[in-house]
Amino acid sequence: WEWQYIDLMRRIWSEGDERIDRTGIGTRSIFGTQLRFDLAEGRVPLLTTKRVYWKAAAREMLWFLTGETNIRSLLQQGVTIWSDWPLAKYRKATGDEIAQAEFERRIVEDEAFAAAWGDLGPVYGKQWVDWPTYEPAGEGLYRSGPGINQVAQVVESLRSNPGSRRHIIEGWNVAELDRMALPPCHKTYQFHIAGDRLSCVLYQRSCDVALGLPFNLFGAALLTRMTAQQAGYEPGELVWMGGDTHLYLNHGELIEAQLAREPAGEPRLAIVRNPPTIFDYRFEDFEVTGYAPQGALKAPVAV
Ligand code: THF
Repeated sequence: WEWQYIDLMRRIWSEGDERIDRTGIGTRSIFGTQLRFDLAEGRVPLLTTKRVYWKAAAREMLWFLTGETNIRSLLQQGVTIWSDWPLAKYRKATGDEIAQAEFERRIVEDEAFAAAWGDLGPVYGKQWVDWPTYEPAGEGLYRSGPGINQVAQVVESLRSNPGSRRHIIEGWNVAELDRMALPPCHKTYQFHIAGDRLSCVLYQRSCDVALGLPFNLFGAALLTRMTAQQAGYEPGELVWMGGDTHLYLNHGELIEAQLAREPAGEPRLAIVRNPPTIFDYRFEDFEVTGYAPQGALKAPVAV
């Protein structure tokens, strides 16, 4: 399958429309893309043409499922992939050019500092498990109602109504986008059952192919595997669909190096425990075997 990723990368780099993006770095971009992976027999979309820190992607996915939106618990686990956005906000607001490591240390050690500066707003986790509702309270007034746990509802609907076309987890809460540090990129997950297999379509509106996509694919595969286990099905396919699918212009070295490599090996993902609910998975429940990637390829993330 990995050739699909490599071919996508090559096509964007050679044919993509070059433009200046929101971050000011510039991208080459194509619009409307698709990748498909078979998840049967433990297969997992984990790149072998560079080292992917799947452990960080797994911890990120578990963090979404907790409903948390503060980077503190990620940092407590050594995951730094979300630090750049709160850090940029802090530097801009205070004029303090604090180093990233120092900022991260303060978030971990100082709870009040974390509360003030570590929160990303109502991003993925919040919308997934506590989507806000409101109910009429007379005279054109509204009060907030109970939050909706979309993840729990999808697991339930997969069990009770497998043929439904509404097994959806949605991150794009239009009313709250302006309070998010970053509007969701992997915004819609839809599940589907055919026979004894559960498949997932992920729609990603904006995709950083070199840095983000390897994480997003592993995370989506993990979510699909957990969902299948909880609903009582075998894993089927992961279908990934991209809107603006791009490569940053400052990722050229990584891209040229990766395009010169060939996929080798078939890593597997096992889930070694069947917890009572989808919210009870722990990092130790996941085992990746047969992962012997080619060397890491580093590039700066666009903020
Ligand atoms: N913004 C941009 N520009 N790209 C993204 O991939 C992205 N995300 C999340 C939110 N905004 C984004 C953040 N996820 C890395 C990986 C995932 C991220 C952010 C950064 C990253 O730097 N990966 C490096 C180092 C990994 C590590 O040290 O743990 C890598 O080599 O893979 C996409 O969801």
